[in-house]
Amino acid sequence: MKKTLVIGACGQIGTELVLALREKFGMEAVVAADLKSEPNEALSNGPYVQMNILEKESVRSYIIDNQITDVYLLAALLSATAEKNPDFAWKLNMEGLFTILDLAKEGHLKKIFWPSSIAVFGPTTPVDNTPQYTVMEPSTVYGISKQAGERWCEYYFNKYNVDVRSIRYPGLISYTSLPGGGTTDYAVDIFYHAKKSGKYTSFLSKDSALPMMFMEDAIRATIELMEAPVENVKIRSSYNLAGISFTPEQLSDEIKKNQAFEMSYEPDFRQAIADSWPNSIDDSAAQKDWGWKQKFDLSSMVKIMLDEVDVSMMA
Ligand code: NAD
Ligand code: AKB
Repeated sequence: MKKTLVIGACGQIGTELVLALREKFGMEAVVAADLKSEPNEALSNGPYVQMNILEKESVRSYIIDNQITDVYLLAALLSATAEKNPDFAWKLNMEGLFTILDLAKEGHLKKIFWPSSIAVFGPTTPVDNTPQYTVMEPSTVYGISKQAGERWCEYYFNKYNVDVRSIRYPGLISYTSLPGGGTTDYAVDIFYHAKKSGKYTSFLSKDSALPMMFMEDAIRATIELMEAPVENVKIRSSYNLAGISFTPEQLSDEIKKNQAFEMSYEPDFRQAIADSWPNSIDDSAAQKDWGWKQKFDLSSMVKIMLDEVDVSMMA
C-alpha cells in the first residue's frame, strides 16, 4: 500500500502539496513532517510528525517502522537565506537527500520526489528559452547544492535503479503560505503590499525577467510527474518547467490593470542572484515525456492572487 511522507511540509510548497496529495490518496495515506513542533492550521486535518531531516537515524527508523513507500523531500534553505549561511545550506540541502536516496537504494522506499530549481543555471547559461541540456555553472551555494543533488539523483537511478523524480521549479507564486527566503519572493510579497497599501518596493530591478509559476500548476506538475509510468520518465536529473516569464515592471503593470498601484525599485543583494538565472525556460522535454501542459498565464495568476491573499498573514 502506498504511504507518503512529505518532509518540509509546512513550507510554501509542502502545505499545498500535502493538501493535494491527501485529496487524491486519502487523509491517512499522507503524513506531513517538518522541523516545526506543530503543523500549520491547513495541515492539521491529517497525520503530522515533527522531524529533523538532519537526524539521520530517527528519519530512517520512522520511514522503516511506518512502512513509508514514497517521500517528497522539500526541506532546504532557499537562495537568499542560503547565501547568508553557506555551510549550513550545503549541509541541509545535501545530507537529507543522501539519507532518503540511501533508504530507496536499500529497498525501503519505492519512489522519491526531490525538487531542483532554475538556480542550477548560472551566468554562463543561455538566458532565453534555456534548454534542458546546457552549460550549468551556478554561482550561488543554493544553485551548487541543487546541481550536485541532480547529479546524485541521476547517479542513484543509473547505478541502483532508485526511482527518483525531479522538477527544476521556477519561482513559485501562492497565497496559502508565505515563501521561505528566495530571490523570487518579491513576486509573492507584491500582492500582500498591493492589497494592504497599494504600494510596493521591489528588491529586484524593474527589468529583471525571471521564470515564475502559479502554485496550482506546480503542484499538478509534481503529482503528474510522480504518477507518470516509469518508462515515460526519461530524465533522472531534473525536468525544466517553463512557467510564466515576466519582469517586476510587467508584474506591476498587470496589477495596475486590476487596481491602483505604485511600484518603486531598490535592488539589494538578491539582484546579483537574479542576474545569474535565466529569463525564460524551454520545457519541451517535460511536454514530450509526460505530457506537461501549463494552465495559468500572468493575467489569470494576478487576478487570483489579488482576490486570495490574506493580508493578516503579513509578517
Ligand atoms: P520553504 O522554505 O517555504 O519550506 C521549507 C520547509 O522545510 C519549512 O517548513 C521548514 O520548516 C522545513 N525545514 C527546514 N529545515 C528542516 C529540517 N532540518 N528538517 C525538516 N524540515 C525542515 O521552502 P519551499 O519554497 O516550500 O521549497 C521546498 C523545496 O522546493 C526546496 O527544496 C526548494 O529549494 C525547492 N524550490 C522551491 C521554489 C519556490 O519558489 N518555492 C522554487 C524552486 C525550488
Ligand atoms: C528561490 O528564489 O530561491 C526559489 C527558487 C527559484 O529556487 N524561489
